[in-house]
Amino acid sequence: MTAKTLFITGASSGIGAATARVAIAAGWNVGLFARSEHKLRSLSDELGDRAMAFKGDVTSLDEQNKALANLRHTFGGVDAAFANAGMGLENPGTEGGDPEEWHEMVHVNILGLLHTAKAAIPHLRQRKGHFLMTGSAAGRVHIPGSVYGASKWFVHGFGGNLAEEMKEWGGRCTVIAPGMVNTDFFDEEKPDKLQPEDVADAAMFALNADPRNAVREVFLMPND
Ligand code: NJP
Repeated sequence: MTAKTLFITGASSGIGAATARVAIAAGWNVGLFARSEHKLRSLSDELGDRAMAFKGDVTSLDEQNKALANLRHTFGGVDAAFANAGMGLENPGTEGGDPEEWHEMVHVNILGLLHTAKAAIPHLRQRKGHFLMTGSAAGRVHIPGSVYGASKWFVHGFGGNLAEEMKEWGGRCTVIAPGMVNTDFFDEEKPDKLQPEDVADAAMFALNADPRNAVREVFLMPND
């Protein structure tokens, strides 16, 4: 059987890099998209010929269109896309928040996700493919004043709507919603929390489900 191909944004570290490793081990081809060229190169060297690195910013629709076209040209098609790139805020809350930071975060967490979907759907439609996005435990509960959490509420709302749209042609859409994960998202190590591999496994669970089974959300929490 021909290997399937997965496009991952935010692939230079954390959840995205872990998903790339797990997907390669499961026989997929992967397209790695992020801004840090050095980290992407080192990961694609580690993963071998079935990985391609694309330096780009999720706020650019054009850069994602080009990466996806390149991926399809090399591997023959794109079966799945994981919109995982995202950022948090240094200044929490609304009263204490920094509008400049909100501006950047909304561009990455909301518009970046929309651009990934806009760029990927035409490819996925050809293969009755699968779109995944990284939501959050913070997108399922109310956290006092959290603007980051609200950006993840958008992910969950949009994920359900996109699932309904993709269903019209047999596509599937999944929101992966983790609690705290031990990644570069935080300045200090979180050994007792979820590890990025746990979240990668959740993504693979949704991708590997029988086509009759649209896994709409996987919600995972650290058990500490
Ligand atoms: O963090 P990290 P995670 N254009 O910092 C990329 C969500 N989440 O794996 O561009 C393109 O290791 C950045 O790459 P680079 C979180 O909201 C986390 O934890 O090279 N890429 C890097 O690869 C996010 O949506 C937790 O700097 C951009 C990646 O994003 C997702 O998980 C809990 C970019 C961030 O990797 C992955 O974060 C939760 C841009 N403009 C949800 N800006 C948690 N860690 O606890 C950033 O519920 N990236």
